Amino acid sequence: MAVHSHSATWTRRRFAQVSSLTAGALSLPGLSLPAAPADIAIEIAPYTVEASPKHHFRTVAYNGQVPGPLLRMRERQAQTVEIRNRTSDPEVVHWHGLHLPSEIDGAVEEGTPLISPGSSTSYTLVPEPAGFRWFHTHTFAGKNLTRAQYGGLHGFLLIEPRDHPGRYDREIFLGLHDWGGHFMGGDDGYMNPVYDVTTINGKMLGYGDPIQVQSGERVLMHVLNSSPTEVHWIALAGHSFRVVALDGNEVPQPQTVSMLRLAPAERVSAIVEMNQPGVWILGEVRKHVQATGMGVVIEYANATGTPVWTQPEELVWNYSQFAAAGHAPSTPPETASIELVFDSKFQGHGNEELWRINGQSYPQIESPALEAGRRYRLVMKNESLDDHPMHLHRHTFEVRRVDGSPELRGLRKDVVLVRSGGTAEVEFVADNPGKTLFHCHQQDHMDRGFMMVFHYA
Ligand SMILES: [Cu+2]
Repeated sequence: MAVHSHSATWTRRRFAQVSSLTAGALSLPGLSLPAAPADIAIEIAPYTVEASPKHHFRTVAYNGQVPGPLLRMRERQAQTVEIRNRTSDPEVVHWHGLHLPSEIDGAVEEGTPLISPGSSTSYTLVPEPAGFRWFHTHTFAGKNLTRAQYGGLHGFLLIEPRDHPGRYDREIFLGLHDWGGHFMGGDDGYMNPVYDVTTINGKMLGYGDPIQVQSGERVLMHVLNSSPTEVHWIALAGHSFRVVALDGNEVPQPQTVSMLRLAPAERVSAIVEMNQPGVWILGEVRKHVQATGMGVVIEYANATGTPVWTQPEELVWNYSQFAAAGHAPSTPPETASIELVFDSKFQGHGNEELWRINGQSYPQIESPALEAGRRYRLVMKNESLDDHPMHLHRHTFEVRRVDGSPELRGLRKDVVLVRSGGTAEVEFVADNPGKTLFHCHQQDHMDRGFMMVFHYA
């Protein structure tokens, strides 16, 4: 009978909801039931990252590891989450790429409460959409290069689709990060972080375990750039990447490329055919960055020798190649356009600049109203000297135009890099009422006002 075939799933979901909402009501006289453990338990506590025996960074981490634990969830299957803060600073966990209510999305600017030192919070979240997501802190760092995103407080989240395509043999998760360093004034007078060490999954090249592969394997690599501020370029010597998803969303036109470019907070999922037995380096394409540690050894079974790197001659990447082919219809006439111009303004002393959207900086900035159900196009123009990875919370957008490109279709993302002097246009449907943060994902830029909050009318 149909009832029986669904009962297991139903019971599990029902249990998750009941245990989180009405645990107290379940206790019976004379029988004390222990509180049901949450599906996901996250503890934030002090931790030391050992990038190499000579490079230690005192920071905080999720569950005593950097990156934090890999979480796997089923699309739309409710999860109970418990987060304990064992640090001396308030914390908040942002679920990046998910469509959650503002109260648990994980941004104070949207109204998510901070978790004070020594306390904990619990809630139920319904994970969607399916794809490669992540979770990370969303606090202020200022000039402290051990805080917030500088401290590497992040983890991978894979939301499994209901029907798994499975065109690969196994998955590998790779997180790129930058550590240490100091702020340095450039020729333009801006203060930028300059890092001492770069890592993949918390280790410098040569100090982590090699990734063991078998000849003939198809490996799905999920790459996350969790860098607080830096764009990274990644190649695997001897191999190419078949890019199948950007920011966890399948692309209309998978492409085979020789390298990946990831702006802060971006993800690329790519299939690598392991068909060149040997010992290879997967690493940052730019030599001076790879020299600070960003790389990992890929080792075929029974292969030996010094890891091989081949230096690409130029940096190549563009979003457009992954969009749908053919003539794209122009944007529907009922789409409302919101123009956003980015620039910066010096405060006048101490070389402190404020980042601005339409001449305003958070929190002294207008909060545009969205009408539920309506389609919007954000027309972004970057008049500053930096590139900016722009992130929209709680919604997925479609990249419709980058710089002078034709109209694009089917490229669903949650971060888009808007180049210095360039433009980007993205569209989304206002389908998730609540305060919605829109900001540059570079920690130093968001700390200096590069944020705005949309609200629903
Ligand atoms: Cu920025």
